[in-house]
Amino acid sequence: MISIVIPLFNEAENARLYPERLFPIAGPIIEQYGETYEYILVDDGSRDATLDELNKLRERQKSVIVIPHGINKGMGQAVRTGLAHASGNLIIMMDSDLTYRPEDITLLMEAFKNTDADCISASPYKGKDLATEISSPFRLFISKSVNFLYRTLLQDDLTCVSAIFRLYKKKALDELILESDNFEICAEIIAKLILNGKHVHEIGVRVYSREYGESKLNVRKEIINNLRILYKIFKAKYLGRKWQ
Ligand SMILES: Nc1nc2c(ncn2[C@@H]2O[C@H](COP(=O)(O)OP(=O)(O)OP(=O)(O)O)[C@@H](O)[C@H]2O)c(=O)[nH]1
Ligand SMILES: [Mg+2]
Repeated sequence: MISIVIPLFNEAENARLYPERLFPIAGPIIEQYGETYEYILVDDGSRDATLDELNKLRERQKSVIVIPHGINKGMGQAVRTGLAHASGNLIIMMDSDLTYRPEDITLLMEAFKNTDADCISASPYKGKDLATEISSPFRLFISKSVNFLYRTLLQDDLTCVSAIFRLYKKKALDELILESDNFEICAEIIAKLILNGKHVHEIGVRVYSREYGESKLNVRKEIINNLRILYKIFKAKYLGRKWQ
């Protein structure tokens, strides 16, 4: 079984689109590979109508499981909650705002079939013109710089550590003790997989700009949180400190 895990915070307009733009696409792709699936939708204390929308989705679609956090705990905690409730042996993690297109689950599945990697990770920087819709040049610059630091420290050729859009073997994740509360969870997961000697395979996937809702990214907070993860990688890789 494949668990599709999606963290949501104030994404009512996007959740409303799932019956049209997510469910008819993701499910059939997964079935083509002979797998069953479930959607684990984690509402992280949204202050808009996200939870109501998710409850409506659950009524229409048996494969939907809704997990409400009650209060806003952060994207990292929502991811951890989603993983704790996932029954699949494979996990597909997605952004709730459909900025990575459900159609591209095919790319994750195909790469997994060909490599049997522990993680297939999407990157808009691996390939030409995949990141053209990332709106601000400032954000692109920061993102590329942070990714450069990760690449250097991890001595790996990954071009993007921050994408949510990935496929994981659940048993590889189960070996990790995840601690991030916010967006840096994506970098934490991939760094820990690499430090544990797991096989991470990156593929180029186009990212689109958000059509509905607002960005929750706080660039300053992001930089600080990523520097903290980079420091932990440094200690683990070069000073032999345990970081699981
Ligand atoms: N559970 C939870 N999810 C969050 C939180 N903040 C953001 N998210 C989700 O994390 C994903 C990424 O957040 P976005 O705001 O889209 O950040 P981004 O992709 O960097 O920015 P844009 O797509 O350009 O707006 C989305 O699925 C959000 O709903 C949060 O506090 N809790
Ligand atoms: Mg987004």
